[in-house]
Amino acid sequence: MSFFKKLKEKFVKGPESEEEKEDQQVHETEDSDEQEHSLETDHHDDQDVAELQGETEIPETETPAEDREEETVESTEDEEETAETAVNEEYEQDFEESVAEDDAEEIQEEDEKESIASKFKLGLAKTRNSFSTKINDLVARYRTVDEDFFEELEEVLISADVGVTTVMEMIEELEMEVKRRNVQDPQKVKEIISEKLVEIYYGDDRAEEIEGLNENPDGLTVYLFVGVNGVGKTTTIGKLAHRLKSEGKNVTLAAGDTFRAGAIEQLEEWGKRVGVNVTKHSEGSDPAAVIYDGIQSAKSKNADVLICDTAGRLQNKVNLMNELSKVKRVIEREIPGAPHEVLLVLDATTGQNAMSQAKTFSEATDVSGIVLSKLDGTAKGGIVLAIRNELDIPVKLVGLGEKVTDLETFDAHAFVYGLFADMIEEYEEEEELS
Ligand SMILES: Nc1nc2c(ncn2[C@@H]2O[C@H](COP(=O)(O)OP(=O)(O)O)[C@@H](O)[C@H]2O)c(=O)[nH]1
Ligand SMILES: [Mg+2]
Repeated sequence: MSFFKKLKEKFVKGPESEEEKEDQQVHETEDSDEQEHSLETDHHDDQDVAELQGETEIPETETPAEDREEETVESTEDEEETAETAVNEEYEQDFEESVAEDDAEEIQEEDEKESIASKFKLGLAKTRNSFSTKINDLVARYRTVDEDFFEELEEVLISADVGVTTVMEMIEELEMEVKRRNVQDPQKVKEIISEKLVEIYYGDDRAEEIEGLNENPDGLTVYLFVGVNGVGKTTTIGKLAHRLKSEGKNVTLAAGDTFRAGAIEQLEEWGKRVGVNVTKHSEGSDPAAVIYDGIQSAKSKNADVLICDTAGRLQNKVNLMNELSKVKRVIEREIPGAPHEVLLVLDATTGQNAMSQAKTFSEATDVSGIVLSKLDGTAKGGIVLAIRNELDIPVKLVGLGEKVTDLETFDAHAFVYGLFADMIEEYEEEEELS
């Protein structure tokens, strides 16, 4: 079966009624408004990048997170409420319509299918626009697939932050595949590119082995979040808490970033919003002590999951290492086998900087997975492949926006669907014509 067709079957809902189509259009308009809204906050990125390089420390009173919150806290809440009401209404409608349990299950499956697809599609809009424009332009300029074509393709991939080593591997495999299938038409190469991107992402691992979060089968699951300031740790913790809670889990948080001004309050705010308990000490106190208390509180409340926030001071690697290993020691001692994930949050908009942070943090602690935040804010989403391939750490979660629901489990197929959505739709039309 053609790979585009496979992706379509996996992610695109079956034939829709006119009513549903209209519905979807309304949602898409709302969504694009939100996107513009989040673009407005892009100017903070420069500041973030400076900090990430470890050269400057942002004055504590003017952290990007706080800034942004002051500007947009009300509108964000409004948007969320509207979005949530819309989602609820949709579900309620679905339930009314379903008669048998089987139907309900099927509807839910279809909804999930569509929601993953549309989230990746929306979150990767910037990357897709830039990437597919370049690919389409390239394909239009060549009559045959030759060496020059591959050379230009190489540049396109590198410009999407795919990473030189990965691009080289990719081009080599593409050349072989094109020869093997005797492909002459550049148009046909698009599909092979999408297929190879998925293959390269997984490498020798199976999807089940590297996707999804590890859990404690009997007892408290502990997730430790690490990463430099401003990458999105606290936001991701809030989103993840929301998701786990809506799966019926009893979630609790520990405010281990005692260093940055306002960090404790920010996590508390998320706790209130999501409706989960937060363990905190005062600013400047020992993070390991907060996390110790968090574990005791989680145990006493019979919680299923404890998520720990930490400060990301990169200025001094020895300090960072000491702090993280102390925190980890406490967790390991209290819960055998924990932490079940050490998640390094990286900001996708910082490109190669994210790669160097990943190297530093891997040296300081055993990172088990990456959370790539702000994928919606970059046109260079190829960084996912570079991270996975060049660091050999799986991307577990991706942040696709600032709303509480904008967190997805990374799925290489959905990612590639998000990148090629327009082409997959085009392909469908061509197929129908012939
Ligand atoms: N567009 C977008 N913004 C995000 C995402 N994740 C986090 N942010 C924003 O990044 C900024 C810093 O996040 P924060 O959680 O405070 O970072 P921390 O210092 O690592 O805890 C905030 O303004 C967040 O709203 C995302 O996936 N997409
Ligand atoms: Mg934080």
